This record gives sequence, C-alpha cells and structure tokens, in this order.
Amino acid sequence: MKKKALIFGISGQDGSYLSELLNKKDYEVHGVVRRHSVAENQSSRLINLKNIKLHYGDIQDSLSVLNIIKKINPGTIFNLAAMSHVRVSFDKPAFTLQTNGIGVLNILEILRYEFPKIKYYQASSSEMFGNSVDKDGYQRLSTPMIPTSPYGCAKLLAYNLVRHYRVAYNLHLCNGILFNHESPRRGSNFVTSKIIKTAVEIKKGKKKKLVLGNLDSFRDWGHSKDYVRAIYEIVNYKKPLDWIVATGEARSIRDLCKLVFKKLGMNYLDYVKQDKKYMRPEELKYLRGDSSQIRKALKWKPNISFEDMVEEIINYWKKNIQ
Ligand code: F7E
Repeated sequence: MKKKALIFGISGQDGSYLSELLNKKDYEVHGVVRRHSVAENQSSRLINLKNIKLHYGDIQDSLSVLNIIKKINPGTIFNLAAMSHVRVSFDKPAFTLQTNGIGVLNILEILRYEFPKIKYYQASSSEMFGNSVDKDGYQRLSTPMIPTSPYGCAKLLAYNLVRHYRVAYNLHLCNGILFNHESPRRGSNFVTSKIIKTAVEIKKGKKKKLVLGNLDSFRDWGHSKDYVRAIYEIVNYKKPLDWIVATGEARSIRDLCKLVFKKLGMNYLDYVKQDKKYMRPEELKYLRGDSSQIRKALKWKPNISFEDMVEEIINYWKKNIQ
C-alpha cells in the first residue's frame, strides 16, 4: 500500500515543492486548501495537480481537521499552513495568533486523542529568535527565542506546544526551524521576489522605482527546493527532534538589491527608494543559522547556491513579465 501524506498549507511555496518531492517518492499526497474567491489561486502553484487530492479545510476549524484526518488516515502530517507574512502580522495580530498558534494546538489535540501514531512536522521559523544572536554571529537551538513580531510570537507558541506534546504524550512531533527560503514560487510581497520582479519591470520599462523598507537587515536565504528535502528527512528521522535548516550565510537587503540590479545591467542607487510604510514596528535585524546538527545527522546540505537561486528567479520574472 502507498504511504499517505497530508499537507496543511499545500498551496504555498513549500507545499507545492514538498508535494512534488512526495509524489516522486511514491506517496499518495493529500492537501488542505482554504476557499479562495479566485478558484485558480487555490492551486496555481500546484504543478502536478492530477497526482494530488485536495480537501477544503482550515486549521482554525478543528472539526474540519478531524474529518479530513479521519477520512485519509495519513502516516504523516506536514503543517505548513500559516499567515506567513511578518509585516502583515502587525496588522492582523489576533488572526495570526489564532492561525499560527491555536491552529497548531487544534491539530495536536486531535493527534493526542485520536491518532497518536501519525508523524507530524511543524513549520517553525527563524523569526522566533527575534534579535538574539550568539557571540559567534549565529542562531542555534540554544539561542534565546525573543520574537519581535506577532508572527514570531505565534510561531514560538506552536514550537513550544510541539515540544511539550512530544514529551507529555509521547508523540512523533518534529519542529524544523527554517530560515528564509525563496524560489520563483515565492509571493511577490516578500522581499526577494519583490526586488527581482520590480527590477525586471524597471529593465523592461514598465516601472520607474522600487520602494522598500529597511535595506540594512540581514537574512540567511536558501532555496525552498533544498528546504523541503530537509523537511522530509526531519520527519522521517528515527527520533522526533527539533532542527535548524539554514545556509549559514547572511546578506543584507542592500546586498541583494546591488546584485540583482547589477545582473540586469543597472545601478540600484538610481532606482531604490525607502518608505516607512514597508518598515516594521520592531525590525529583526540579523539572521544566520547554524545548521551543523542537520548536516551531520541527516547528511543534509543545500545544493542550490544563492547566486544560482537569484539567477533562477530573475529568469522566471523575465519570462513572465511581457
Ligand atoms: O522580509 C526587509 C524586511 O518579508 C525580509 C517569511 O517566510 O522568513 C520570511 O519572513 C527582510 C525584512 O521575509 C521590504 O524588513 C525591506 O528584514 O521577505 P521578508 P521575513 O520577514 O524575514 C521567515 C523565516 C518566515 O518564517 C516568514 O514566514 O526584508 N524588507 N523592504 C522588506 N520586506 C518586504 N516583505 N517588503 C519590503 O518592501
């Protein structure tokens, strides 16, 4: 019999790459989507739709979660569902807490009472660290977690619930603390896609300026395709644990602008403007993850370099902007 996986948040960047990976590994893949008024947007990232079974549901709606799990009886659940935009979380803090925090509790309660054998992966985030950095310039599992956004606070609640339920009820629950990860499928309101898409539009004469917020924060950017491989390994490891997934390289938003505009034959200083509407009430300034644990125990490492990823996203937008 085929192994079955259920993905909450399948319509997002990581959900789409993960479903492709699971298809290749011969899983029967099920995914949960929320209703979207433009039906095409529910599945626009799901390239191989005929191999995926979609179900309507929402992690805020416990009964919908229970019914879907009962119907499918999966061996593994991946929870990638979230309100994933950090800046928007300042505008919708209660919704963010409900979805990213209580939504996770809803799934864990169902596993605890009804399905204690299911393996569970929780999409935790480097945003949980806030501005804590160890003396050597990295974040790792022992780094204090002091989030600087409602998004980070909600993710930390979920992270702690997973750790607590794992021990208290002896469940196979894992946290992957993923640092920023990008791809052509990244939404264009996240900074990598926004910079690259707008720079291509400027190059094609469709826009005159790129308006950003903080240019001097640093992020550790990897490729989503590499990170879903890590997710798969994490949940299938013999022991349920917490893991850091990162490249270990930090670059500023300014560095990214410089690189992208240069690749397109322009100077970013001629086009980039700042506006405080894109600033955050509290900014997370520096992220750089120490992923030595996963590199050693699971032999995981990123295969796609930062430069190649940027090139891939530039080519995607060049092709898709007429
Ligand atoms: O911002 C700065 C912004 O929105 C990156 C999510 O996947 O990764 C992501 O969260 C940086 C920040 O990602 C603009 O202030 C400047 O310093 O691309 P972002 P994020 O907030 O780091 C973590 C790991 C997650 O878990 C999240 O779900 O770029 N920045 N100007 C800007 N950011 C945006 N979005 N737009 C700007 O105009």
